[in-house]
Amino acid sequence: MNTFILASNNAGKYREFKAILEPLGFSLVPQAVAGVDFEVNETGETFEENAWLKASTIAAYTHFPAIADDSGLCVTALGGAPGVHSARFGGGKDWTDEQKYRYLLEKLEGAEDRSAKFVSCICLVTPDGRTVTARGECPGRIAEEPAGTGGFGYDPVFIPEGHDEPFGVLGTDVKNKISHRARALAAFRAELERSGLC
Ligand code: ITT
Repeated sequence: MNTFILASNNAGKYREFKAILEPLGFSLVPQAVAGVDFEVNETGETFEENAWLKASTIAAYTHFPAIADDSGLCVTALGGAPGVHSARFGGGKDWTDEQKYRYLLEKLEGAEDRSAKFVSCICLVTPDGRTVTARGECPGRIAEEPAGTGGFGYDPVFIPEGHDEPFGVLGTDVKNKISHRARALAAFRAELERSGLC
């Protein structure tokens, strides 16, 4: 089982999944290419629940193994928000990434504690309902100002631990080694081997 449908409409996630999984011998088909013309309702309260909802819905619809990533940014001074609501932070899904990260910067004006972490939960579901899940986290802090154009989402304002610049400046090669998604995919690969599914 080396081909998965990627249960996502997020082009940034697709690029990162492809860059990390293809060299390992996996191929990915975006859900839109597989004929999925709807969005799965993310009604779960945790990253794990939402990743399973997306993967299981797409596996049932396409009859292919589907892999999903539910992810988000958890900011300490905001009590862990936006968390599972990161894609809908502020004005919702109609807002651009820039509007969302500028809203976050406004909310953190004057905050002393700017610590935060990115979380990614990955879930593979087969058409007969078997699942493999993994989680990865990337600790860091929120910058005072946005910088860079790399990546997507909150990357221009997230400075990973051990660095002085945000993912937006550090670029894809660095991000794909240390990000929440890279860590979740490394754990996922180990789980997949243990599961005997691959
Ligand atoms: P799919 O559900 O179709 O995969 P989505 O963008 O709605 O796409 P999520 O529900 O998992 O995905 O929301 C994750 C949001 O968290 C995403 O839209 C970004 O705003 C943010 N995010 C997640 N990973 C990120 C990363 O690596 N860099 C920057 N922002 C990220």
